Amino acid sequence: MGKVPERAQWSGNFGEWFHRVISEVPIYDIRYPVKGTGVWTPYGFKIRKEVVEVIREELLKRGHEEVLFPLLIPEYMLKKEAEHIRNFEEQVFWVTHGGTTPLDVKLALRPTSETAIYPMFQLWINAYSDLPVKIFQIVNVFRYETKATKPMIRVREVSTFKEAHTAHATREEAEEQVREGVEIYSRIFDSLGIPYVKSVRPDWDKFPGAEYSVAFDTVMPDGRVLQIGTVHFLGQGFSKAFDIKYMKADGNYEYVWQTCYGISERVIAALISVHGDDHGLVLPSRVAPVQVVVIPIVYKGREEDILRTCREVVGELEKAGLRVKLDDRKEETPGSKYFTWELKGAPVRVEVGPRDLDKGTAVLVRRDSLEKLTVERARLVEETKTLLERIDSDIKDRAKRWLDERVVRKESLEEAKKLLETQGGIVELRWCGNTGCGQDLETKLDARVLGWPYGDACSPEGPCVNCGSKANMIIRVGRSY
Ligand code: A5A
Ligand code: ZN
Repeated sequence: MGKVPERAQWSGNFGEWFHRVISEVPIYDIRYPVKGTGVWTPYGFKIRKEVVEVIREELLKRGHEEVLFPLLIPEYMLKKEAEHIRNFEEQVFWVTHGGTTPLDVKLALRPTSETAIYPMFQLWINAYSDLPVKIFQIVNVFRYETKATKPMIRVREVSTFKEAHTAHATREEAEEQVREGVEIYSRIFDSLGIPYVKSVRPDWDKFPGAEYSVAFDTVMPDGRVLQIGTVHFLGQGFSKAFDIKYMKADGNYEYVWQTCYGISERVIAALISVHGDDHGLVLPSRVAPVQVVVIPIVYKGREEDILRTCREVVGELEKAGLRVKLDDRKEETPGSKYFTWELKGAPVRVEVGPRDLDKGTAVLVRRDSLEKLTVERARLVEETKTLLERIDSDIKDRAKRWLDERVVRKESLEEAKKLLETQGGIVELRWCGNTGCGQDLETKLDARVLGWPYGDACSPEGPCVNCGSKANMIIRVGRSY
């Protein structure tokens, strides 16, 4: 299908670009006067809704059922699993009063819902036949983040938190569920065209209460790493703390084995960032609120004919199941409409002008490369659908290629540091596996150990790049959000 076209343009400072795009499209208004919160605008909400739908579909397809738990968690429940609360304690928002009356039991705003959900698992699960349980909810959670907050990326009210929670009879089944969770997330990111690497986080950075955590990381245009989703193997830590057990065939009881996995609006921040360019958003068609915008190129004396044709075009495209918008605003020039819809990231623009009427054609412009294509009016629907598919696959390939170039193997700390300081991204290094050495390496590189490759652990030849003892594995390192 030829080579993948480049971004129309990319320049300047990523942070400024991101702020400009989310506020000018607009997607997300950060002027709400509570730190770490934001407002989804109508257009932003539509993108969010499509992304949520992708997530929901993939989970439902794999036998997960949707539920809704309360936002408030009593203090004694939140504190049941020691490791969990030790790590979340500093991040919890508390409700302490009802009106002016102090509450007997303080209530936490959920920072995540293990401690809300698992007491109910304890009531629901009694027999082998009650297993497995696979549920999810899409809710807001609150975390009093102390690092600098960033719109959508690090917020204190996570407004789009999808969390799945599962319980199983055996360790093997739960580990199999981790693999399924990873596969589901891969499919979600694939359908959004977001490239990623999967790493098993080091012990010191796993989810509080988990045995191990698998994380999906992507690289943002400024070279910094963003964790866009995590799948955790919880073992029996929570089931023992919450007394969740089932009776086995021999009459003995066994604690269930658990997993959980989460994704947030960070995915939407990644979606915006990995595809966008100097003109604004570039959206994959699956989540674009407007997939095709039709713009009449009106010409004196032929206004009526052109508008009528445009309406016919809209009707045909809608009949084919596409989300279409006719931009027939009279007070705007075609040029200013192009500007608007490029900013908003509509994947395809259709232009119909007087020459098209005469020749029985229409012009298609693809948002990603801004290339123009003249097509026969009679084949417009077919050509548009083909073009949408091509754009989706091209922007996905382009983003993947960009990430691939930013996951680089290095042989020494000096080289790693130089790379992190110039292009950023992810560096792969030989490592001994020792926690002290890993943390020392983080300090020296001013970066985070992201973990080792999930599913393809390799034992490299040679010494650990930091301490010189025998290396046991390859680890990934990056400067992260
Ligand atoms: N219960 C498990 C699933 C959990 O809470 N895991 S987690 O803490 O890793 O969060 C899941 C995902 O939510 C993270 O991978 C990250 O992508 C996102 N996330 C976490 N804190 C966030 C914050 N303050 N703002 C935006 N996204 C956040
Ligand atoms: Zn070492």
